[in-house]
Amino acid sequence: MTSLLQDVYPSRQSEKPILRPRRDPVLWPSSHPRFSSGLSADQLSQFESQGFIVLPDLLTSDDVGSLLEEIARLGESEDIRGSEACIYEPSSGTVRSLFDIHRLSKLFSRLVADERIIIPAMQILGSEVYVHQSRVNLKPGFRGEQFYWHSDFETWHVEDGMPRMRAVSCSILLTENNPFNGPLMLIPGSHRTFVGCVGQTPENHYRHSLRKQEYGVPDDESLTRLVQEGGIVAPTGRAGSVLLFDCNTMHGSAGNISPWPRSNFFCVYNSMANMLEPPFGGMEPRPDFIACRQAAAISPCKDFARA
Ligand code: 6CS
Ligand code: FE
Repeated sequence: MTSLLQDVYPSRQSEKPILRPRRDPVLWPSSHPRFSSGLSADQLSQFESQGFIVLPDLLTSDDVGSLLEEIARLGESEDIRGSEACIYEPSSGTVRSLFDIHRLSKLFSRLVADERIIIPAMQILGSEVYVHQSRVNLKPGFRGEQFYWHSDFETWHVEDGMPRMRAVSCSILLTENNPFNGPLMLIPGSHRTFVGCVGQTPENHYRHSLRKQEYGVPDDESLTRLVQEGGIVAPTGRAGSVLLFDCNTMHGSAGNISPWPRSNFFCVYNSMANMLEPPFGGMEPRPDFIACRQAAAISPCKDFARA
């Protein structure tokens, strides 16, 4: 079943890549007091022009310590290690990602409601929000493999039916991200161009793409053009820092051949006004652990670790 909505961001439908201008605002301004606080005017303007913003040292080292302990506790569960939500690295078999962690853990369910991160998301999206997807990407020392360049929105539009660009990713650094352990790289300004990719989406694509994405990735020429316009930035920072990036900002990260893990938690906030439709690629919807289809607006809470 495909969406009845007009597909304004077609992808994986033609033999040649097609670059189109973004058809949605980056910021969704609202006069409602609930959606008009969090980031300063300068921070909002940087997010709008670059497609991302770094909030250094937003969480404390105690906050991060409690999150890492929780991840270690979850990792001891055979049920979790054997579930589809636990993704393993293709070559080493170490854990690559754990999805749906905000529904596996009370602590993470409180984290995604913590006002320090959800309020800026509500301000950017100008609405109530819910969690489309959460995950921890562990990227362990020596064994953490790459995440090739991609736009999250391209996948969420084609494979999950996300209609418009009204979602924001919040990445919380759980370990230091330094130049040597595979920090996230982003192309500033790339969020303003939608790269329609080539190729036909394979059946149950997520079973492969979450380990190594090969479809829905931009071609060399389109990437080169985006980099010529915007360059590449690899924000580094201490554990507890937060990176907010637009759903369409082109990003990726190299493999980690350093001894230091580069573990980040990701929470994707989608606007309640942008609920998932049937996938625009016409395939079956992806499972709920990757793309939540029972959306309920989240109310912000105070300090997650002490709630
Ligand atoms: O397919 C997805 O939803 C996941 N894939 C990548 C490479 N980034 C976003 C998300 O984790
Ligand atoms: Fe991504």
